[in-house]
Order: sequence, then C-alpha cells, then structure tokens
Amino acid sequence: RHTHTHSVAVLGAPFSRGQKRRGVEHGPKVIRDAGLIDRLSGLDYSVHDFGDLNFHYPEKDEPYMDVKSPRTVGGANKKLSTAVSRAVGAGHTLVMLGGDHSLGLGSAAGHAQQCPDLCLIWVDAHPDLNTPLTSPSGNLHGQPVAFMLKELQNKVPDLPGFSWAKPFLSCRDLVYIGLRDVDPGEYQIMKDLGIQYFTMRDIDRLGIQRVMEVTLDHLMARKQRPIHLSFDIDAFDPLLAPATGTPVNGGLTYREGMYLTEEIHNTGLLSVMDLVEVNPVLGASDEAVQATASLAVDVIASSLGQTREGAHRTMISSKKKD
Ligand code: Z70
Ligand code: MN
Ligand code: MN
Ligand code: MN
Repeated sequence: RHTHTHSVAVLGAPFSRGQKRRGVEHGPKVIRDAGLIDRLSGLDYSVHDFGDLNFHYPEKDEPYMDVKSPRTVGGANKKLSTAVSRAVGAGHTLVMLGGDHSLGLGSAAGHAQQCPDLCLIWVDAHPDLNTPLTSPSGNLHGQPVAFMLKELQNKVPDLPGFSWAKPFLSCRDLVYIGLRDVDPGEYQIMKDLGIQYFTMRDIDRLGIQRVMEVTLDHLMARKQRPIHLSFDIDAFDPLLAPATGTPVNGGLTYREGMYLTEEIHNTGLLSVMDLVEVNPVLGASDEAVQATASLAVDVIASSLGQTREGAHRTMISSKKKD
C-alpha cells in the first residue's frame, strides 16, 4: 500500500550560529539521549547513525548588510548539503538533527541535488522567509527559505559564504504549516508569490485533517514527488516544547503534530526530514528539556511510521528474516 526505504540514516548538525542563543548545538545529543535510535530500530528500519558533522569556524566573520555570521553559516550549510546529498544518493531516508533552522537550507539543497523534483513542507511558528534585506534581526535562521526559492533570486543578494547556494525550489512546491509569528517582509513575499500556507488560525478553522489533505493535494497535484519535511520544534505549543529559542504561544497540540506526521508517513514519499531548534540550555528545568527532546523523538518516529493504532505482525516476522 505504501513503499518506504528500509534504511534510515541519522545525521547530527550541532550548529547554532544562525541565531544568537547558544545551546541549540546540543540538540542532536539530547534527541539521541531521549532514545531516538532505539525507537527507529523498533520500526521496520535498519538505522545508520552517521554521527555529528564537525563544522569549521572562520576566525573573522564580520556581518554583511546586518546579516550575522554569513561565512560561518554559509560554510556549515555547504558542508551539510554535501553530507545530505551523499546519504540520499546512497538510498537512505535521512533524519537531520539540528541545530538551528538555518540548516534547513543545506539540508534541502543537498536533498535537491539527488531529488530535483522534491517538495518542501515547513512546519514552524515562523516562515523563515526573510531576505537579508527584510530581516528584522539579521539572524540567518529566519532566512533559509528565501535562499531556496527561484522566484526570489533577484531579491536575495550574494552573501559571503553562500556562493554555492543556488535556488532550487519553486514557490508552488512549498507549504507552510503552523505559522503564527510572521514578519511584514515575509507576509509580503508569501502574498506576492501565492505561497500555500496554514497558520494556527487556519488549523483552528479547518482542522488538521483538512489542512493535511489540502497540503498533499497541492504538492502532489501534478505528480507524486519526494517530500522534504523541515520541522521546527517551536511549531508546537511552548507548553509541550519549552526548550527552544523562540517560543510562541498558541502552537500545535500533541495530537495535531502526530496526525500531521502520520499523514506524511502514509504518503510513502518522505525522503528527508529535519528536526531543529531543540535548545536544552533554554529549558527551565531538566523535565522541560526531557519533555522537548522526547517530543522530538515522537515527531521523528511518527514521520517514519510509528502509529497510534498498533502494527501488523508481518512487520515483526519480516524483521526476523534478516
Ligand atoms: C524572525 C527573524 C525565527 C526560528 C525564530 C524569527 C525567526 N522572523 N525562526 N525562531 N526558528 O529573526 O527573522
Ligand atoms: Mn524555523
Ligand atoms: Mn520557528
Ligand atoms: Mn511503513
């Protein structure tokens, strides 16, 4: 009924220079410590943990047009894109653990090298669609999608460290889910380009079932294509995911998050997913950090086929064969 690759690769990207709060570089460790590898092994996958990337930090990295750390962020994303491309080329379904959301650029760019017809589902409180010119903060984690979109090519200046990053995505092939903190420049771009998006208000109105139906109909209208899921943990309500840099009230419920990811798994088309912005330094207590990390593991497992209705015995017997 659905096909999926039976090999999942996990790649950590301990990187935080796309924003100003240190600590998000420990995301991969806390998500692994919350039991990610065992949970994925319990599904019908062979799991390959590729470990963490080692990033290079240039000695001097002055801001460029108010954009902070462009060479550092550009270089890290270039390295990530190569690693993602290699893993996808080798036939793995890839899980990228961030790190801040600037990494969404390198991850999706590497994915696109192997799968030029991919589509992108960006689950986030924020659209991360500012250009270096519209960004109110200068933080590159608020800008990765702008570097991807072909339609924004002449609105995005060349940043030092980003010469490798060529736009690869059409705005038709992108859907946002969970938005509730959108900057004026981002809103303008979403409207001008006619990007399909669902705010939390839209989820209130339509329900998550209808939102997922419209999302997948929109992306698969012309043909089935590989899915890149970029999941910012701050899409969830801060009561569920407190250990993150930019909590915004009124986010996804646990059940909405599980339904969303179950529907993505059920397409059989998930090819790469990012799980970003888990910051253990920002949890008010150890319990707050554990809750956020454990939620991240649930999101990943659900995207990869863990269900709330149980599993067929055939999964167990097919596992015994190998
Ligand atoms: C704001 C900016 C952002 C995540 C915050 C915030 C962006 N729109 N993204 N937290 N994950 O600075 O551009
Ligand atoms: Mn984000
Ligand atoms: Mn966000
Ligand atoms: Mn399955």
